[in-house]
Amino acid sequence: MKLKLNLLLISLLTISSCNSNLSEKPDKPNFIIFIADDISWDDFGCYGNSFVQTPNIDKLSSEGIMFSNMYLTTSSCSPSRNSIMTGRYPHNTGAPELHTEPPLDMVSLAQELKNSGYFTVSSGKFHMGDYVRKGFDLIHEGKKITGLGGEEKWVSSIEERPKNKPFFLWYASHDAHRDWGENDFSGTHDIEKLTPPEYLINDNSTRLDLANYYDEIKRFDHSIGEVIATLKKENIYDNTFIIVMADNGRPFPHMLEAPPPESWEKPNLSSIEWYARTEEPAPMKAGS
Ligand SMILES: [Ca+2]
Repeated sequence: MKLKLNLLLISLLTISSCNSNLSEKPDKPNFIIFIADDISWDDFGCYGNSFVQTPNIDKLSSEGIMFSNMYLTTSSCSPSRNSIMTGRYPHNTGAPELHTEPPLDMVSLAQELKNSGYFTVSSGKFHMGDYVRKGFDLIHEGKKITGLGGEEKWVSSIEERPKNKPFFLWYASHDAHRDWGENDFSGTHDIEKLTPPEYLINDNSTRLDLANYYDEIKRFDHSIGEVIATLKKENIYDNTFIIVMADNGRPFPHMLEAPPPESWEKPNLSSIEWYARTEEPAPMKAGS
């Protein structure tokens, strides 16, 4: 994950620095990071889960690049998010524990992009630290404003953006964090057709718990689909990097901060990321 983040940060900063004299031109690539809350990599259709319904993410992955060997620095919410935002391991952000914050002078990806002329937005769950606030032109936070899933301002932020700037959107969903809430997709996963992972008890309460979890993942996927439709409508889809990932794994026994033994050899059990870029040839074969 660290290597991956470094590559991402280096790529973004290189693009920014190479074009520093073009900061007001909108032909610089846009970036959107969709970061889910507590979703494991194998809870998406494109990674082989035949039960969950994630058609928009699956389509993105089929057109872009799917990573099968990337890692988070830690399976814990705010330390993971701060790692992503700074490119540092948790022990080097000053905030290695849950609900701690890096120092106010910590450099963030958002700040670097803002300095390079990007319009920067954080919309949804925040949970990083005040150091990153100055890196965003606009912050939507709190469920009264962003909705139960944190996704209500995602489309309008694109529609109402300054058109003369490229943008960086940190779209952080509350899905699929516990407690499960009623949403437009509640009950759309049939518990009778669900088989829990082998390290969970296969009974009705576990299957119902998983189904509710999948309903929230479906809302996350639906919201991504709405953003993609907006990008296409605004004719900026081809100039936008889209990254889909999660901060840590599913909130079930043996997961999250306590991954099951089989994941020790495959720690990407708690991570997911891919990006789609359609303007230039991808560095890897699409769908790989
Ligand atoms: Ca989390």
